[in-house]
Amino acid sequence: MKFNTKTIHGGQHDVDPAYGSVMPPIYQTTTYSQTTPGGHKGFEYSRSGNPTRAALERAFASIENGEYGLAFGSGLAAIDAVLKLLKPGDEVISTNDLYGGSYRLFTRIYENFGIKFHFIGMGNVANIEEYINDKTRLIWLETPTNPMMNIIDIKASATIANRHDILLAVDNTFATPYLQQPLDLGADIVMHSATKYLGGHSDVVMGALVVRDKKLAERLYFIQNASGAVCGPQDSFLMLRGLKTLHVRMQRHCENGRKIAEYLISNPKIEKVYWPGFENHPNHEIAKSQMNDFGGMISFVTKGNNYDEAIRIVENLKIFTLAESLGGVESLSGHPASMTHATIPKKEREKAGVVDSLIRLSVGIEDVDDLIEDLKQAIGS
Ligand code: P1T
Repeated sequence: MKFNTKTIHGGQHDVDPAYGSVMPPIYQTTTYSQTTPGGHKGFEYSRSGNPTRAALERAFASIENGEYGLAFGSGLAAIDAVLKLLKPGDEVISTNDLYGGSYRLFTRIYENFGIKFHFIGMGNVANIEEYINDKTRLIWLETPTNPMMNIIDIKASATIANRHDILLAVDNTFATPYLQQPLDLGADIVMHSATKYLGGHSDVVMGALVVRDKKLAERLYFIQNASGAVCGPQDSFLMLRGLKTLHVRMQRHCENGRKIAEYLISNPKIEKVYWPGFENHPNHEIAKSQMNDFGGMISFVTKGNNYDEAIRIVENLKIFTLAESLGGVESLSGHPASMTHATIPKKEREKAGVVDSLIRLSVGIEDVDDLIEDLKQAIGS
């Protein structure tokens, strides 16, 4: 199956042997009857497995070209499960530009358990090599990064990870498998905040992992069940429903994103626009080679780097709702320094470019002319 067919049918064979319903039923049950201990039809208890969640997990695996999918109660719960593969003394090399909540999980929870993190710029992946030692177990990267839209070369990172026998995990939240498929590029684990583009309607908080290796999948399933951060059947159903339009939504997100990036760069009040589709983006060539298009996430700074002006702009936007999150059909704006990335110390976040005037846009699928008019009236040009 090609991608646009997989979003609708991937992993969805025989979802309802009872009545042949086209959508998988919502199995709103905690448990399953057994004829004798162990005598059941494949499901015992809904933390360990639920048929609606299982249909979703197969769909996740399908769209990421993987073998095994796992669904969690949030994106952070999915990342948490990956980190539980580690033990005290292990080291992780992570990009220094990443979602603030991932940074908080790494530094405020896992550093306390004796895991060491190196946060480094990965625009040039050769930097990774310097930080590898015999304790390095995991390379964690986002690409495009949140919120600076940096691009990291997944294939080159995978070559390094393989050479040293280190796991490579890619947070594919911003790109989605419509744009980029990290497992095909050599990553071991793909992670999603499915809350975003995969769900697509800002109504479900969920996380996903997809892998190819059976042993790795078994270790992650063990953690999923043992730690228990699973999602419920209603949310699994909503996610399956959202996934079916991922490809058409992404196509429009990309079209609108391009027009808005071009409008912003032409506005004399704007200092810089971060969007990987620009030829002068530092890793534009890598973006072109590993992504099918450039997505609907854009960040920008106004001239003069004025905090108050940035706040005024996000307050004045009318169609773009000022809100945390991204990836839904509706356009959102955000002020990373005070919202999504406030948990990263100012010095650290400014090193990565998250300055006070940075504004992040999640470009939705409304009429792009209305979106540009909205930006014009808020920015004032
Ligand atoms: O919110 P949750 O589903 O737990 O996912 C966390 C997460 C992980 N990775 C990336 C790249 C993310 O963007 C997020 C969540 N991000 C936001 C809420 C945000 O507004 O950036």
